[in-house]
Amino acid sequence: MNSEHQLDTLLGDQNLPQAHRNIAEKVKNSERITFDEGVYLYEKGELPYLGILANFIREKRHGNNTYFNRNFHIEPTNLCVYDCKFCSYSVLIKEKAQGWEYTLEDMMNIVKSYDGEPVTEAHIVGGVLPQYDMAFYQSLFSEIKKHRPELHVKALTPVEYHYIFKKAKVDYATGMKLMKESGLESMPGGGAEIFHPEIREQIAKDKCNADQWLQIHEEWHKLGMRSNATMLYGHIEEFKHRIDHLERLRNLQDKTGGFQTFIPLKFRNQDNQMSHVAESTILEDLRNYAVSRIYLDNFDHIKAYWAMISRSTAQLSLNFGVDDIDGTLDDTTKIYAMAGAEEQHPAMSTKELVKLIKEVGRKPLERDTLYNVITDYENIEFADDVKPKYYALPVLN
Ligand code: V47
Ligand code: SF4
Repeated sequence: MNSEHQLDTLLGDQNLPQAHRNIAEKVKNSERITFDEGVYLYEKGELPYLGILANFIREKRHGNNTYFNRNFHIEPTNLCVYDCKFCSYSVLIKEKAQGWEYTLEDMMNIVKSYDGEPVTEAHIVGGVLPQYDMAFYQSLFSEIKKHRPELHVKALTPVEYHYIFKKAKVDYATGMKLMKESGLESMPGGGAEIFHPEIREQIAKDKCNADQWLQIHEEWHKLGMRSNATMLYGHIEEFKHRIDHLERLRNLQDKTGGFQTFIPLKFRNQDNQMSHVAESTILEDLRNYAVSRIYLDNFDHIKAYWAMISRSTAQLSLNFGVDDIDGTLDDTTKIYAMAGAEEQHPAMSTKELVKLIKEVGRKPLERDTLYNVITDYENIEFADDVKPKYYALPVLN
């Protein structure tokens, strides 16, 4: 049964509660749902109901298409001046011996180690330290572009930009323009956490606030550039805080259209200051993907980050609104492994990624960062003896 037929069958059920029906009708007619309806979905929406709605939207936008890319991560440091309670990096500043601080040369050596490999994106994000200032990142971006012009530089978040611009005494608009001129091509979605101050002040109080995060993305979008957005969920926030978060993103997207992808990030509780907080269930993770897909009617893509939710949940998520499962990861990101994710050395070959998508009846498409299709793998079979090629998935801020 296709997703449209499933939605019609749902609407044909005489026992469907009226509030469920009103939202389902809105989804069928591509109408936007309200804040209160969003909260209602989180409170009352059963998984199968949410799945039908989210999958209808997913398939209307993308059919069976499921995107991934080939990337690697550079995490300049795992030390940080901030003290986010959920972050397994932040505890390390007291125990510097366990930390790393890459030089520009170290990072260029990482980039060069991928020479000749078919990666299309370097995802750069890590802790915040004073020596990684604006001039440092300008040099890094321009060195990377000089070395490998076709490699897309997706780097840093408003957390770093707010910090380095303040230090350099430049405003956001000027700062982002200078970053673009140095070679920055897009911004990952990190650092968003939960925007609402009731929660943000408890878990991430000193870094950029919600308005600053949104302003930096807005300035970036004004330059004609694209970025992603995330939400760290499943800890001390309530459903209304999640919808507030989605509402702020939806509003900015109405204004700029610059966001490409929304990535819900499941809170993982190992080795951080919130280890006493239980993690969300897989059922809640799937409900959250679905509500995000339904609420963010102006976002093209919803991404599940397999390195943090496990491969099987990533597969399931493809029926709950998700159309992107990020990239091959070459064990280049540490933040989720350190926070207790199942994947302790996240790396998936293209062959494995394609298999994972095909196993659940979807169509694997390798994309570049801006969603141009590079290879359609639907009819490509990998020979058994092909040595798997790695590729990497990201993390941080
Ligand atoms: O902002 C930190 C999160 C984020 C934990 O744009 C944690 O393509 C869960 O933004 N449990 C960074 N999450 C990761 C990120 C990202 C990942 C993949 C793709 C993209 C993209 C962006 O990681 C941080 C923070 O919200 N994080 N600690 C933790 N214990
Ligand atoms: Fe630093 Fe980012 Fe960790 Fe917060 S989440 S402590 S800003 S690395």
